[in-house]
Amino acid sequence: SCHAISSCWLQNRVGLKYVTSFILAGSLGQLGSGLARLFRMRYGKDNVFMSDIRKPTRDITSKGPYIFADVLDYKCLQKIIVTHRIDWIVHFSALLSAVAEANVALAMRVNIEGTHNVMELANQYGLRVFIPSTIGAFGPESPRNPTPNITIQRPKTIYGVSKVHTELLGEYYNHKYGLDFRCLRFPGVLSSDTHPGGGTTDYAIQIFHDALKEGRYTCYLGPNTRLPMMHIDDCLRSVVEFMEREPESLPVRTYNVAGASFTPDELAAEIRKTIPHFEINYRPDHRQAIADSWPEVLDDSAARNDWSWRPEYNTKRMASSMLNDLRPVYQ
Ligand code: AKB
Repeated sequence: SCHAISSCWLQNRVGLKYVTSFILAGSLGQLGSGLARLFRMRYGKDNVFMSDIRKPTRDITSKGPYIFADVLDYKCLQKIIVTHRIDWIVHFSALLSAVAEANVALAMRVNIEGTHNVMELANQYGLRVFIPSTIGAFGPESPRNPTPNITIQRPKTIYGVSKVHTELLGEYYNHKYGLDFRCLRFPGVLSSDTHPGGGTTDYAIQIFHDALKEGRYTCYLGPNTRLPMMHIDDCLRSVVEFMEREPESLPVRTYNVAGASFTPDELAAEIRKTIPHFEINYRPDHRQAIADSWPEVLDDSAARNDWSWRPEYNTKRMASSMLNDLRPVYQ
């Protein structure tokens, strides 16, 4: 059998039989289309199935297979896995922190029931599984600066509760059945070509759009709210590097990964280096309480030690990259 993804990929290239195929569930969110692009370059475009419950734009469908997959529909997922001989499932479908608080019942279905279906089918059909977790899986009782890989996790949002459940369930299946479950706890992710849907860290993206469009931004978090963030390129690279590791080389299955931490005030100062007249106002809302219960700085030393994780973007580079990418949109 074929273990590392990279060796499967090499085997494909030299024409051997074994092909690794991936399904990315919930791939029309912030992370999915970027990961699909990266995967298709590495593992072949026909081996990477994007999926979601929404109708995609034509540019997405033209670059490789796209199928309907509802993670709440066990049979639908089962059929896809069997028909397309899926080996790996990347499960992105989830309601993010702020939106989930406004719709707890739906969040429990998508974030918890959806994960049950994925986990059970993966186990039944011998798939490997990647599911992202989040800084939201920590809570006010966790050490906040820095937050270690293994520590107290008592989140106060349904999003956080569902992600702790995912982490523990995946580790349980790994321990009990040998399921190859892998999980990274991401901070807020900064992307210029995709939008997050209803998170607490979204301000760090919107601020760039408003800075370029209006020269001003009203922030729903206070000036000194420090949160861990990372650039999408680092985030997607962390997924690939982590998934390509031999399973035996991973002593734990859930890792913190981080880029850099900043406050809205510090990010505004960074933006002013390029847009000197940029103004920021503060009008904290319900998301402030969520942010106040999350880590300020994520300790990713376990990922650095165990699989050589290194971020490439600090705050300055994240800001300049966002401004450069978005400037043409507003010119
Ligand atoms: C959110 O703010 O909900 C997400 C996250 C940090 O998981 N971006």
